[in-house]
Amino acid sequence: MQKRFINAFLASIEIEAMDFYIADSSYFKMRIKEVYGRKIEDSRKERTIEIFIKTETGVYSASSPSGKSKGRNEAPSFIRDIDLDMQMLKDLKMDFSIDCFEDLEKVEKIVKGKIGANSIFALESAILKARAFERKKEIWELVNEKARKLPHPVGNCIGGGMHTPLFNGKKPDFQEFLVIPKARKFIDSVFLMKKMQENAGKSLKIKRALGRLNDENAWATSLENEQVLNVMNNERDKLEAESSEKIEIGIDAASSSFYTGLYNYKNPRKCLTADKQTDYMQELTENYDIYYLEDPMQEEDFSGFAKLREGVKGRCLIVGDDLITSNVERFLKAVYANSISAVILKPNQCGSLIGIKKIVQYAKKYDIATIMSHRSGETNESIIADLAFGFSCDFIKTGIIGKEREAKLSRMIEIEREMS
Ligand code: 2PG
Ligand code: MG
Repeated sequence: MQKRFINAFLASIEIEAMDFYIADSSYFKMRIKEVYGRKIEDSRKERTIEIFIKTETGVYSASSPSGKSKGRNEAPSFIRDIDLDMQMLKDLKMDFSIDCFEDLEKVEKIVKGKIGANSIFALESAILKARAFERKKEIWELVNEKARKLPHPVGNCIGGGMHTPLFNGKKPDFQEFLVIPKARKFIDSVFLMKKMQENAGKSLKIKRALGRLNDENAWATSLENEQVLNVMNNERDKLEAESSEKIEIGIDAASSSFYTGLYNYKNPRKCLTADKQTDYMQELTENYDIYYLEDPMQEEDFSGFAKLREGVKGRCLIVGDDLITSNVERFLKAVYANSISAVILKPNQCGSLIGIKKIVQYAKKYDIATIMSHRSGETNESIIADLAFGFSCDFIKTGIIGKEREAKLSRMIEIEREMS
């Protein structure tokens, strides 16, 4: 009797934790009559795809961003190229009806192997938009109508690595120097992010080290990695004092981009083994009060990540982006190896919103923080804000300025307004 009770109790916990997606069959279901794509330019002036779907109620569209510092294990963006994906889309037979988020599984079964991850993400986004419109709901409500938590924004202030041009022949090796304000209201955090980037720019200018804006509209600079961390730290301290809000700083090292068997730094020059790299990263978190550290080790080094995670003793989030590539199996491998305490979610890395949902569910179960993220080449699409809110993500990484980045921030502010 007692055993039966315990089993029933455990089963009910499982359902409560996993079943936060709403399916309501009292509404008419949606049929897709036609699908087609067109090429558009992303913020980097590179080609990406916008997809249109036609249903009984109208035409709906969504576009996909594209990455540059891509993980080796990402799903291909297009099956061969955009043209072939566009051709394949026209021939798709969507011979089923769609009601709720889970029905995206039917879509994924049909498109798997026929179109790439960028196209799948744009297609699934267009379907969610259409369904939300027909049900008179917000997109995030299709993910979870009980969602209430706003994420904290993660913004790219100063850049280096693959996203950034040289300034006076130099740039930092780390790809992103990030600010993470934790104001009670999202809109206030956005204001603080903008202020931080403005102040960081002024500080770089005084040092005669201010370059142009890079791919993600972060400042290019000739400063060395640790000199940039000094600027970030000083500006953060000043802004924290001024605003009385908690403001954290972070790095996306994107370390696979300077790993060639050893970690090859250029600014300043040095060459580190994996062991020395973990020591160095840990030292940085301590010396510069770093709260967020993305891809500190190269994308196959699950044990190096784990060593670092143990070393920082919970003081700093160890974030997997290229390590995980939004892939459920790699995420579970990282959980098993204790490699990460936070995970980046980029729907076009895996080409499956169902896959993203699974990672979110496991992340909540294993107490791993979630970060819904933009790509370096972005469009005006804002759906990641709805996804971040619907999935109750802890953070949303979007960049700070530029219309493509601000589209996501504005949508999140709109959601915050609707909820208050
Ligand atoms: C990253 C992203 C976004 P990309 O590494 O986190 O900043 O870059 O889209 O080029 O992979
Ligand atoms: Mg990254």
